[in-house]
Amino acid sequence: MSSYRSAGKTVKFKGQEYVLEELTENSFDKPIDIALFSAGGSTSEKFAPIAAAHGCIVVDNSSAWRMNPEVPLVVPEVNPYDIDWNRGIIANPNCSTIQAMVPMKPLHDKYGIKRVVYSTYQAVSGSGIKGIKDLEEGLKGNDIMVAYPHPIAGNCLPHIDVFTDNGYTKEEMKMYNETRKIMHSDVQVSATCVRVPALRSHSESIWIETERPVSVEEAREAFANGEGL
Ligand code: L14
Repeated sequence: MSSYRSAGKTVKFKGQEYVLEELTENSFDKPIDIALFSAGGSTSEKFAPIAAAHGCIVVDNSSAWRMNPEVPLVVPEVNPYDIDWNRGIIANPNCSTIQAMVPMKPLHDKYGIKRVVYSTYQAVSGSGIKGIKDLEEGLKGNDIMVAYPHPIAGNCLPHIDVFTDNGYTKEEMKMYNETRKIMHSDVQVSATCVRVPALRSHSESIWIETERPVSVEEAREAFANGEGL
């Protein structure tokens, strides 16, 4: 299903063409087992409860439901057991949190993580087509600023999403809150999220402090046995 704008267009999946239907309040009248939502917060806020009320399980990629106490926030390799208490909506974390949790899990299980400092290097694809355009045009010397408050070509911008009252950006606070929810722990977290002039693929560095001492060899061994690594 799609927005009004894309309705009628076709998409190919496993060699078959499908016509996009506009998402409406009646879309879930027919039986649908699982719906993957990735259309932004306001669409999820409105339509996920409608889908859930019709017995459909929603896996939501937006930030709308992640911190709702009635919604599990799940990374399959890390806390699959949280799926059990879902009431129709299951959230997945922010792109920078999700990829951090997978290597942190085996270290946490064995050595106990008590503090995390994240530094992210986030590609323009995270801002959608507007971000990609800003970079591509900027590389041609045309510094348009549609997606960002400054030219992204040749610059690193420590400003993703909006600034919050405490001085951290919303993106940084997502990493703080989501990490603690997924780990079921009051681990100390600080994040610095930076937009970099790369087209695709978010990267990050993760500095952690553990409860128990861990050597480089032991950390490597934990990673080697980690789920999904
Ligand atoms: O919270 O790189 O899902 O701008 C989606 C866009 C996270 C940041 C989310 C980006 C956001 C991402």
